[in-house]
Amino acid sequence: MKKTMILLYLALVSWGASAQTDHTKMNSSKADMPAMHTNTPAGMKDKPTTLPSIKVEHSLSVTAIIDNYLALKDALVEGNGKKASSSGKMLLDALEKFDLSSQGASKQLELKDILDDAKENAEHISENGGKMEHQREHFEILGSDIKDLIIITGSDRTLYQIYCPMYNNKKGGKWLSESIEIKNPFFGSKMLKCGNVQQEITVK
Ligand SMILES: [Cu+2]
Repeated sequence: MKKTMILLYLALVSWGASAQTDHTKMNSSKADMPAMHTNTPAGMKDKPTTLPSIKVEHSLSVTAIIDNYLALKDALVEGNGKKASSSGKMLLDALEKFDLSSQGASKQLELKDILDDAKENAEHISENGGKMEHQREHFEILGSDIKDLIIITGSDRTLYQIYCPMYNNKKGGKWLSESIEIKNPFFGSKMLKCGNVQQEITVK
């Protein structure tokens, strides 16, 4: 019992200490926001050396899906809701054309779930050209769908998962990019450089 109390006390003390650290960080980030959130300063093209990496099979089956996802991302970086809407529509078409039967039988059920979710998100994006914040909400979920998809199907190119800690009232949000250069699709020019590269998805 006594031991439990001591452990509990230690846990509380260390929790207090880390909460304190976070608080300090938050204050300083307010004073110097752009710099704090730039992990790849302009001109620095080197990858972080400790970047976690996953390897997927090589596959051309998702080329159109990735192309249109990236076009959608770029439209949101630009802050162009209309362009995002048309990219969303093209992404929806690409998702609908994906040939499930080309994939192994054991993968089809899971793939269907992922594709259905991705289609729903792409559809909302295509239908909400005038509501970019709504498009961005669906785009955030879409990033997970596309990542789940290529882990199963494979990819035709290297992609990077980038994380923005500021998105959604600091709950954070992720997207996929063909480059480690940070161009934030959740904030566009408001916070273009906010984000850090979390993971590399490379082709075997
Ligand atoms: Cu919606």
